[in-house]
Amino acid sequence: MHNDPWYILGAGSIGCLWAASLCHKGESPRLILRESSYQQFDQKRIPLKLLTPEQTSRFAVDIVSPETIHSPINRLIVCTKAQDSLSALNSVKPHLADNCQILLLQNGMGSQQAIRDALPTQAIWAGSSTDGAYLSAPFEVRQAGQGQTWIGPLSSHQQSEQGFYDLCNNFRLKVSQCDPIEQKLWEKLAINSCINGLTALFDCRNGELLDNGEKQVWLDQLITETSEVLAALGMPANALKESVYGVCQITASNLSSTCQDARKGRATELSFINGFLIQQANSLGVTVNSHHQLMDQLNATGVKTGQPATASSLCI
Ligand code: KPL
Repeated sequence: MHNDPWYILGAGSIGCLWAASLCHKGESPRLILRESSYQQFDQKRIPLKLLTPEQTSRFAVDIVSPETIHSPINRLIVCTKAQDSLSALNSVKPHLADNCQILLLQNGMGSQQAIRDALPTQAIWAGSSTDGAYLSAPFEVRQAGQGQTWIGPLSSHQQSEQGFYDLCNNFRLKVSQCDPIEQKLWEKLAINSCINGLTALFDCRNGELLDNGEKQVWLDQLITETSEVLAALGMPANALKESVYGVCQITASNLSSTCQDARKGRATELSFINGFLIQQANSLGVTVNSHHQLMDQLNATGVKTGQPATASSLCI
């Protein structure tokens, strides 16, 4: 099992960051590309570049497509966008070993639970990460600073499995285990639900939300409502304002992932962030008018917020 190769689904910034980090650890991960992307490469071992403020590292990584996988997948990391993760996973489903360990690294919530429900016999883990990375070219990933990733099983029966413990040591990414993982997923979702959609609406950088004006009034309303949802779930809610303001300050010059998607006309992950929050608020009887208004205004301006997550995918 320990010698089985890691497979990584999705070659965006997070997929490339994890592939490079596994190479750095001495592993030989395989990047799974969509058939159409895979066909564009003559060489099936591609150069992968990782740039950090300190150094540039180069690795060679094997690429595969769902059609060209010939051995069972025992360890898989899913790095696609939330809205693509279930269909991406379905494309490799015939290759998953019976006891395949799957780590999901999507933003927001809802997609992980949908996958857990669709693959009840697999060991599904989820992760929540503050690593910031972007692709400056295909297979050329830039990592701004050292973030923190929390990983943990999504279902209790998985604890006896090998899990992803070997990622918690001697790994260039800072990975820690957290069980249950749901609270970490909620903590990040809560912050993203206040920042991401708003930066897309105002087409601004994270730090510009603290403008002592219209944007900050919106931000404070979103924080208040999100705190009420957290409190109704029995989670710590008092420090949310401090956390959100802190992220806006530390990432002041960043364009949020949602603002970047909106600028490029791509589908955003908002239905798994604010959409999920709104669904949960509805079932808890908490009013979240500002979140509704935000989603309505984003839809009206043509930002692709996605379909609301379905009720069946929302139960944790
Ligand atoms: O996670 C982020 C994102 O952009 O998705 C934040 C924390 C808002 C940083 O930009």
